[in-house]
Amino acid sequence: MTESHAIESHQHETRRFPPPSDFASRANVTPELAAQLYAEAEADVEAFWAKQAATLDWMTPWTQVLDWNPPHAKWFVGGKLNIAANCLDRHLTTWRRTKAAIIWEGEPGDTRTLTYWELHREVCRFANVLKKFGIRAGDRVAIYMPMTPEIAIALLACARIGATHSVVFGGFSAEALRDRINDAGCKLVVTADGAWRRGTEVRLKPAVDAALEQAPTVQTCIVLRRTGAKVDMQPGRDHWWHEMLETVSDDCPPEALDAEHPLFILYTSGTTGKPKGILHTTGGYLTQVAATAKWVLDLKDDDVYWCTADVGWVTGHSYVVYGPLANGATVMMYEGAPNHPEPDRFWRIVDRHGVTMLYTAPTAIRAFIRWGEQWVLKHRLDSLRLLGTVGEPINPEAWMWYRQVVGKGRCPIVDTWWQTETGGMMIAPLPGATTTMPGTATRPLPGIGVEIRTKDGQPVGANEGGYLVLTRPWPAMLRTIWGDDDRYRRQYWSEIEGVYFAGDGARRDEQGNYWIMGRVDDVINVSGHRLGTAEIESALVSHEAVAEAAVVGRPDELKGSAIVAFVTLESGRSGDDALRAALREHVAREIGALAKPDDIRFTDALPKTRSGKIMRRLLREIAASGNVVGDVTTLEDFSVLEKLRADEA
Ligand code: 6R9
Repeated sequence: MTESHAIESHQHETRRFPPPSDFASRANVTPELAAQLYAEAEADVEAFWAKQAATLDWMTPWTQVLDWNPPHAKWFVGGKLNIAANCLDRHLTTWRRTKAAIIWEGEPGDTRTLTYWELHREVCRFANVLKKFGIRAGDRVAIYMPMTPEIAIALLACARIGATHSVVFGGFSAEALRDRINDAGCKLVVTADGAWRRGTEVRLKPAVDAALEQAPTVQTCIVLRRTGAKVDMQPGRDHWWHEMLETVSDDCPPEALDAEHPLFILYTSGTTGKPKGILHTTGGYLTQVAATAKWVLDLKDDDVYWCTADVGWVTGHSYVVYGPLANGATVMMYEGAPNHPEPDRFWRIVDRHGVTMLYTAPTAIRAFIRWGEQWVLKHRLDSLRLLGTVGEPINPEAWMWYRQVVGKGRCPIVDTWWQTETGGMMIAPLPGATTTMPGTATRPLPGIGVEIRTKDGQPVGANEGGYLVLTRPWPAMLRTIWGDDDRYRRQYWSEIEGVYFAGDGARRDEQGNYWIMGRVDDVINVSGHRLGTAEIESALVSHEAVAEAAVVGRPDELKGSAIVAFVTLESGRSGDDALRAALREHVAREIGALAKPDDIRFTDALPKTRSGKIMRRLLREIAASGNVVGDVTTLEDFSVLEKLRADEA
């Protein structure tokens, strides 16, 4: 691999955790089945995916498994199915009709449980409401809602009639909502008066009102009453959810939709430019999310499965709604903040509802560590049997903490690598079969082709860093960027010839485990050494005083880039020069002198996206010039930025 393209890895990890034998023997994927799945996928990958697709209910069988016309794929060509029927109707002919589909807890502590029967009925009724307002297959519907059961109902109602949903996270501004509505040309918006977050009301309807002033395609707005706040209802355009439900029947046969029918658009921000509308379709998407939920999350009928992601993110689409419900699982949903009224809210929920699986993000785990383990230890948590993470590289020390303090050393951890664009999990352990190590998502799932390449497309050797690419089409892959197929080709299929460019740096070890080093734009070039920020951050986080760290490069005449680390400390610790020196030494010991931060800045909080990813781009700008000029619409808490700027001045 050429010098300029190498990303060097300095992480050494030797802790290994084979699956506990009692877990392995009862897992959906036992070691024997895992070997068989991998062998089948290697022998004939199309036949392998066809076998997974065949576990769904199809209204018309497909005639061709894959039509691959790079970079465009069609899966299960000619087949027809309905996703809502697969997530709901087919369970009604079994004992699951009375099983809890959703157990929901609001932030104020109110709860609701919907059985599969009840959820099906609500979905049919809401689908009829959509039809009443003229929504037909192919029309786009924007969903801007709190985490209540109705957001799942809205998604499934769209899927039932073939309307393409575009969920916009409820924390986004009116402008962000307006741009997304206009880009997709939505005809209808589903929203709520507001939501509860940290004990206060986040108002949603006023943002919709502002957005709709400049959204000419929207004819109708349906408003769920959640907080009871007073809202302005525009006559003719705005209607209450509960009033509309009274006007329709609960009979709504599912549409037979083409396997390639557009199921949803979900906007994801690039580092530059306007957000990309990632388009996902029907048959391949459900095939992969249903299969991976079964294999990796090990969903069983007696589980209470909790993925803490908001439905506004892809994780919420694939692993709160579609994947688990296709498996007939019981899904836990929670409306509010993890630290309301106190930092043990998640653990209260686990004990209160007997949650068996927790799937959350590294950013949440680092927050729990910062709040202190006493909040976790107050609760039993003995119902838990499996833990998962997604969204960012997990620092090995955070992984160990999750395993010991939350999982009591008993629960396997599945670190799952995937993207909005991949639709479903791509690299992840099979918890009954794969030996895990802190910090690696382990191996590609059966049927998934992953390689590490140089920028010129050359393969690299074991433990050499490079660019993570996907070498063959997969069923849940994005089909295009809505309205901009050129950008789809450029962004994903032109960076490295012939393969999908994921935008992540990674290395593969001798055992075939993949270690994600972060986004490639998060790579720092120090004196000709390209270092992944994730490793330096993990080294910092492994120091007992550090809660969270974000590392960026600052242009430096001598070295190319200097390493600047923004660090938040464990509660009760204060940052001073002695600690700075200690942290620099610590990084030198963990990684090497080369990775020693030139500058360490202590801060109360790091700027994060609303989905919890650290916005290193902003920190880069602050490190370089003390100011931020780029787009900040995805920033969660603007005051963090103000503070960082003030510290700089
Ligand atoms: C599902 C989701 C995708 C980016 C991805 C990568 C990072 C996600 C990860 C991970 C290391 C993991 N990422 N999971 N990095 N280990 N287990 O998060 O989708 O919001 O589109 O983000 O997140 O950088 O490229 P999305």
